Amino acid sequence: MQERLKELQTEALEKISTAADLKELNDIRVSYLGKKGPITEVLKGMGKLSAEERPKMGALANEVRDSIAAGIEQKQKHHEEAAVKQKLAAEKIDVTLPGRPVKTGNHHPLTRIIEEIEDLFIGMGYTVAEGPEVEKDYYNFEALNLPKGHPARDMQDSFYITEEILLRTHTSPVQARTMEKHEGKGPVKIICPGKVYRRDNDDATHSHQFMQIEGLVVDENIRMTDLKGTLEVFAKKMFGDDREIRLRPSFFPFTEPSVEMDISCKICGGKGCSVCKGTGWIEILGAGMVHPNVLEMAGFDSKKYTGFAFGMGPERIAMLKYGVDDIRHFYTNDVRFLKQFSIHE
Ligand code: FA5
Repeated sequence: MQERLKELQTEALEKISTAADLKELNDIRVSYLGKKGPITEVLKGMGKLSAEERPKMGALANEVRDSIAAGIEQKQKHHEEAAVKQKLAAEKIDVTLPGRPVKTGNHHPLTRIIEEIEDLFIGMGYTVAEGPEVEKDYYNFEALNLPKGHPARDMQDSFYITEEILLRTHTSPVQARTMEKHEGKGPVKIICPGKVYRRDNDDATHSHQFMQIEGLVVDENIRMTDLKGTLEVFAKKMFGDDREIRLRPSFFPFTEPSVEMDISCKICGGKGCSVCKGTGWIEILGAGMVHPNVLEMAGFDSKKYTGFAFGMGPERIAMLKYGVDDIRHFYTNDVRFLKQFSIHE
């Protein structure tokens, strides 16, 4: 019996040493240490042994069992470590490889111009206001001294949704809305950037959808010279001291007196080209002193308060600043055009 146990021990340890994987080890465990295994089988014959030999044989059987179990455990550890090493090797990352370049986007040139203009006016104490693009006829026209049937409504061909609702044709309705919110109390000092829509035919300087930035100042003692000074500061900061500016008398029903401001054309240097339609000048904004009727309709006492307002076209400003010869470039989104304004390359 002793010999048989020793034999089984040698046989099992040999098998353990050559076991190729965890499954094979488990099979060895079941076959040698299981209830139906050869060791249990040998031990069944213990009854035939003398009382003296029995505990010795029992101790030997335990020793054999323990050595086989320890052998399996050791080999199992070895296989597990090898498996981890193999996995780590397979998943190894070469941290020295260069990363994939990330393509960075860019602000659209119009966004850049609008942010630049906003910063300039915020620096002069203005706040930024907003209003709806789908607007009531009342705010787009009536509150701006343009009652129904007024001939000057034709100056801004409109997209109507219903008889009372339209796509705003300018950002001036934000003037009326803001003044109304102030309930007759000044000062008001806002700029309002946003999209506007007109039934204009698209050409080099006209688009049916374009941007405007409205400005409005209402307070006691606001004069035409304040407007002129503000526009001059704006034009010099935006275009540089070398560009020429001119104010022309004009007409808007919501301002009196009214002016339009032109800047000398950058494309032709003032000689005349297709962009400036041969005049050497490009109109960039309309402005004037807020009409007393507009102040009164919005709840301001026109004897106490005066104000100025202006409305400019950022596309025209961007064209002049960057020398762009067609407004449609801003809306066709040709990446070759847009890339020229990249600050990353
Ligand atoms: C107005 O829209 C007035 N609301 C501006 C104003 C505000 C005057 C406050 C007085 C007081 P006008 O239609 O001229 O005015 O347009 C203003 C500017 O928008 C123009 O100077 C021009 O720069 C730009 N603009 C007008 N029509 C178009 C168009 N179809 N495409 C691109 N830009 C345009």
